[in-house]
Amino acid sequence: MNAKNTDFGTFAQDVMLGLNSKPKTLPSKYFYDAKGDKLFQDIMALPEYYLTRKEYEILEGQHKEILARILAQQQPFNLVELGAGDGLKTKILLRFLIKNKIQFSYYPVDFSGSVLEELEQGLAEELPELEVIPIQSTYRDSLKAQIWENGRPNLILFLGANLGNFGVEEAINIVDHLRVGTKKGDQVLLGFDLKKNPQTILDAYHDSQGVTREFNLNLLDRINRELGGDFDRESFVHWPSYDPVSGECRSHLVSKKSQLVTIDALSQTFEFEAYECIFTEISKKYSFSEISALASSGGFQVIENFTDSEGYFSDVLWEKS
Ligand code: AVI
Repeated sequence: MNAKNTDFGTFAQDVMLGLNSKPKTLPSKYFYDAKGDKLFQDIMALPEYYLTRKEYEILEGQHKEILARILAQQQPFNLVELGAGDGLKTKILLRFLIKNKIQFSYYPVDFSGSVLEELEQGLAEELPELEVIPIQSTYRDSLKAQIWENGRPNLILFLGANLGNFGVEEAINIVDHLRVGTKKGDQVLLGFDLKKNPQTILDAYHDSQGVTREFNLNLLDRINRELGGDFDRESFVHWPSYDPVSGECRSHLVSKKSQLVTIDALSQTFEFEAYECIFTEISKKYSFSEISALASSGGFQVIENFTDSEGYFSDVLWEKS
């Protein structure tokens, strides 16, 4: 994930809307300011947070098989990455393609201009032969605009379990944007965190060092910093819960007492009852049948599930029928 250049008005509006909702909510996209980005880097290195390591293992061990189908077309193609971030995992694919002198162009899409600049600079140093065309945009807008479309086959990467941070309806909507943004024969590689022992999942969002707690509380700090809020972070508890039926891991901030919180930029005071919750994030875990249903909803066929040795995570290759 990566820092979003948040528009002050949009942030204020979303906070206003979320804290006036019942139950109260705050959108998880606001986790990612400079401090949140750093905390997320720390999360990825936590022993309990298996997701990043598992996906790395898949790409490291199976990148040839993942790329075999697009390479079998024996023509130049476009590699598009939605939510490129630091490109750490993607570099496994990029290095392999460059080493094997494959003709392709890389289109990293990210909302943050600074993230794209850093990525472009890093790639220019490490892989100077690589053609990089950065796109500063949201997932959905980039799929509407499809500036990469030039008749070549496209392989679209949507890695890192990012789709899991959307609720069911929204995930279907994003897959629908993928449908509109691709042509027959185009491929999509999506990262899904799989349903597994509920305790393993819960531990990943309730780590023993309290980094995920800090990440969640940073939302309140950010409101204090940017919107003149007076949240007392110590009076909120970080509380993730996992429902093995829906596969939804949901994070909350629970108010330990009845309290008032004023946000200057909104000219509003919000009332919290004791133990009232703010819902902050969904991280959905999928079964293979749910993944297949999602693929079908967008007119995609599942080509192969590339899974790590423990069956924790899967990068799933879809093709547009
Ligand atoms: C970015 N995203 C896939 C992470 C996840 O696992 O849902 C964000 C995260 N939230 C808490 N820990 C990590």
